[in-house]
Amino acid sequence: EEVGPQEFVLIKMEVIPPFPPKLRALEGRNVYLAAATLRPETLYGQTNCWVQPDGNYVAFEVNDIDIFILTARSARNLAYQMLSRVPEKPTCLVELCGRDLIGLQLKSPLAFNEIIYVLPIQNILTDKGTGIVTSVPSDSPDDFIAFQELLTSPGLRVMCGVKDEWVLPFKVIPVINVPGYGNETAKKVCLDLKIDSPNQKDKLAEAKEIAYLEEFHHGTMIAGEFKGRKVQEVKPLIKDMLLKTGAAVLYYE
Ligand code: A2H
Repeated sequence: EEVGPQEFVLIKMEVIPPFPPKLRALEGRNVYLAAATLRPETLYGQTNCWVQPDGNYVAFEVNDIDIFILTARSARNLAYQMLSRVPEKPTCLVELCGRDLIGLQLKSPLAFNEIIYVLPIQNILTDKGTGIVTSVPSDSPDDFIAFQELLTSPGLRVMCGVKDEWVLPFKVIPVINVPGYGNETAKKVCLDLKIDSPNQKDKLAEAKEIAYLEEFHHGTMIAGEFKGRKVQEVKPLIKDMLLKTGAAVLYYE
């Protein structure tokens, strides 16, 4: 299926101080969770960030100031893509586990929510992208189902160590309209396919495909500076804007 390297947009989700004990050594630096996305045009609707609670992460030096938190594998790839303090050598200051990141406050590019929280989900793979995923429940079926499950299950929140205030104040934010699907395509596709749990992997893969194609070919922006324009047309413009303002970098694997 793969015909060449996959290009991701890595967005810099800034960790808001004060840092918890595990991140104390990073004080004074600009620390970001680096999330890999294929859908930069959806970023207005971010409600949270996902990490794999049992996954291993590193605090990697991009340069003298900036630190990216991501998997060791993706840190190594970045170092070979000329994005490391020491060329071709990933220098890492702290080793972390997903659980250390849960509950961190982030300020993320383009997000209408000024602050979003890091939440755990088992479905995040540590061998793809950076192991950090930004969550846009309006447009991603995976994000919608996972977010909905945390929102509606107090027991699950307790079990995962997730505080109510990290989830309950957040609502799905419409970003893209698709004729026949409305303003929350992910929700509509999940309803159509009768998906109500993150464990329905095959159906979620199908939902992801449908939502992606529908939005790319028939979607119109209903939020942000490109409101009223076609998704297909603004996708490269939003990507360029993120790269030019330094809010994102490109990442290949
Ligand atoms: B996408 P593909 Cl709104 N584990 O970003 C699980 N999922 C991961 C991941 C990992 N380690 N790394 C990246 N991803 C997600 C936005 C989005 C995404 C929307 C809609 C669809 C969508 C917000 N989440 O993805 O297997 C990231 O989520 C479906 C196309 O290469 C990334 O883009 O397709 C996408 O999966 C890349 O996975």
